[in-house]
Amino acid sequence: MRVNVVGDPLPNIPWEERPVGCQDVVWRSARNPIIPRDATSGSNSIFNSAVVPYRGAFAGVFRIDDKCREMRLHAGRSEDGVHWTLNHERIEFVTSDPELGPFVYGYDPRVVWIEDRYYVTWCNWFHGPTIGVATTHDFEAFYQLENAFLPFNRNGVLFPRKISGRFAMVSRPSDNGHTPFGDIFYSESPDMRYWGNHRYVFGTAGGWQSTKVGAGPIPIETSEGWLMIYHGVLTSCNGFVYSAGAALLDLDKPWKVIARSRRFIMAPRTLYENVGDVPNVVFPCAALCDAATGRLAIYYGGADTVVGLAFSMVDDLVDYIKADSLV
Ligand code: BMA
Repeated sequence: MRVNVVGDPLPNIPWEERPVGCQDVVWRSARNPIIPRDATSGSNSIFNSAVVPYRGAFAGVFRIDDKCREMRLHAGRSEDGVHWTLNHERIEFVTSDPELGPFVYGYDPRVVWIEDRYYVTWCNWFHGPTIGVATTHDFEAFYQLENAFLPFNRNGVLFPRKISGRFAMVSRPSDNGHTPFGDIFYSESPDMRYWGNHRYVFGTAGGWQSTKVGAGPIPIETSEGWLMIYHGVLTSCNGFVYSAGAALLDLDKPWKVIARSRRFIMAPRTLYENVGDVPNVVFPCAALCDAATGRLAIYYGGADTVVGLAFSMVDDLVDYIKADSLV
């Protein structure tokens, strides 16, 4: 490996070799979509979801839009990261402060282990969309903390360790609708309650990322900087098109961009990405990385309908970003 990854060896993450003849930096699982829209009896669609290693296997928080088209979060477990058992009941967040509730909607979760517990962030209704935060140890009880920010905000993604002694998060200030703009900002907190030291990371650029950008999976710490996969949106004559790109951020000052892909790493092009409740969407929310090999398993939503799995190698992704960087 040319690039060193900081993290645990995870030899059991899902993995498929790059298909013979494939030139792409990211390739899709032959088993896609790994979670169909009707994997639970109550679901209209299951997509933009987050998974983590858990007790030698895997656990996650899944976006399930139900048959009333309400946006809910459900916990799930898997032995192999491909076949999932999803709870039919939604997560009921525990909070001692009634003013944090009621739960109205939750979507686009991310999950990360920091120090001694798992943290979940998601787009949470609080008089509009903002960043909800909760903790869990067992993916059974989830304890809700203060929302990180005021509305309107989405795509709150925590870093997997403290930076300069503080929790760190990127987020994307937005509006109350489908947000025709959006840049990525960085914030820090001493206690996961009060957030400040806000810094600008990056905004839109050309083509596939010309309307808005937002962080995707939890950033991966490497010897080349934080590897951050993100989504970028283009406005076509037929609506938004969601693709994915990647950037390298400074390890100590993550608002400083070392390199950023001019080309997408993945754009909607299969039937389950081009056709669904919202066509032309790939929306990554999680990535498992085997630090020993640099293998990456990326979980993403397809067309706001199903969960897909894709693969890459950290070395290849870093080379790809640096070979044609915007900065
Ligand atoms: C965004 C979010 C995502 C969704 C995307 C495409 O604003 O709502 O959950 O995947 O739009 O519809």
